[in-house]
Amino acid sequence: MTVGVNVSRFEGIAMAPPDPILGVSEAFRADTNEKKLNLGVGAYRTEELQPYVLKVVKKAENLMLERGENKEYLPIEGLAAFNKATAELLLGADNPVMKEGRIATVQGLSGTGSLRLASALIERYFPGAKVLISSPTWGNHKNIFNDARVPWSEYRYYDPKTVGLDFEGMVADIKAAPEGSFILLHGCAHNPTGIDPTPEQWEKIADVIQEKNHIPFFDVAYQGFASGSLDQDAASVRLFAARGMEILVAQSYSKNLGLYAERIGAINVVCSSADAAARVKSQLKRLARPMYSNPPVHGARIVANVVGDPALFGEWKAEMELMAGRIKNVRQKLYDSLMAKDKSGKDWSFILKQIGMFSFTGLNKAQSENMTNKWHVYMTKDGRISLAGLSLAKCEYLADAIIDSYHNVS
Ligand code: KET
Repeated sequence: MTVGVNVSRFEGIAMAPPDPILGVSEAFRADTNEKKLNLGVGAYRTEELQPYVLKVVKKAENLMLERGENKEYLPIEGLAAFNKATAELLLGADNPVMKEGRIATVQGLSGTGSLRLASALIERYFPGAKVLISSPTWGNHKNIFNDARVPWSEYRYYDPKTVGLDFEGMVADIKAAPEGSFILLHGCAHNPTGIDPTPEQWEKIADVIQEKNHIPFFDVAYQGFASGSLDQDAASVRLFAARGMEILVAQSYSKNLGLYAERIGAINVVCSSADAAARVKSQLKRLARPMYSNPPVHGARIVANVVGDPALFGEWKAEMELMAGRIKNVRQKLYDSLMAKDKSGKDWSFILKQIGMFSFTGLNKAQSENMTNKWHVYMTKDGRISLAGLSLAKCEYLADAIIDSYHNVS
């Protein structure tokens, strides 16, 4: 016997809009034009525009198979060897924070899941506290804080006039925030702008945050991808830690180890005492248990093997330099192509000043839509392009598309 339902009980649920970043990949897959180019999501491709599994990851996976490791549940806080490795990678193994046991590290569902867990901690233990995010920022930050019911507002970051950092505006807005706010900072390779503060500016940012008793909250999704060096890219976080500040840091291994689909990352809370860190960790576990119970093991073992083995660690660094280097090469070629082809005299040198996976082109929504509709170049509507999805062979085509969109669409 079947019971017919004439009117769906889900009638009141409206269609959700596509995700501004991951929705771009869906649209790309549906396009049959052979010229199509996916510069939407920040995912590394080879010069042949194919996804890339790092050699060092394959080696680590082979090791795991040989050892015949089991599939038992991990503890709620994740794999101990991973948690140790990830905190050391962030702060440096000899950092006093580690020796003093002042850090609570919990394995998370990559960067996003780690940010979400930290948001739940803020919502529960700092009710009413505000998170300040940069304008602009990675699109998902707002969703994460909205869903966690954590109030947020923006601080000035990008200055379209200089296509650079609005440092004065940034500092003024952080200063003006209610005392004890959480200040979300991109550890390196700011997404989407590709513009980072200088070391001197980081010092000043730390000064105001300390003055106002704010809590810095770092999102580190690109360690190694900005400069090619893991240590250099962690300098901002280490500068704050060296001042004895309490900090939150979400980490992701999606980009730097190419483990996108393994969902491996961590949330770290640096506290002023080992005792506080132990209590914070216990509460992070308590928040994680009803959300997803415990994290997946595969990516955690890969990271623990790679970071924990000096030979594999060395190989990883070399491969990362290779990836970062390929992006720098297409960045240069794109700039050269734009300068050679664009006779208007426009200065495109901002592209060379930006760092990391992305370039923030300055194209507006209509111009970005022209890139996709006319040229089959898929990108986010804020004008961001992922250079990790570009090849040297496609730079001239992309330059043509950008010049047409910039000059012929208002
Ligand atoms: N933080 C930032 C700044 C970031 O760009 C991403 C991903 C993440 C966190 C989360 O990544 P995860 O895979 O959860 O560790 N950004 C790319 C992919 C995405 O939007 O999910 C992107 O901007 O294209």
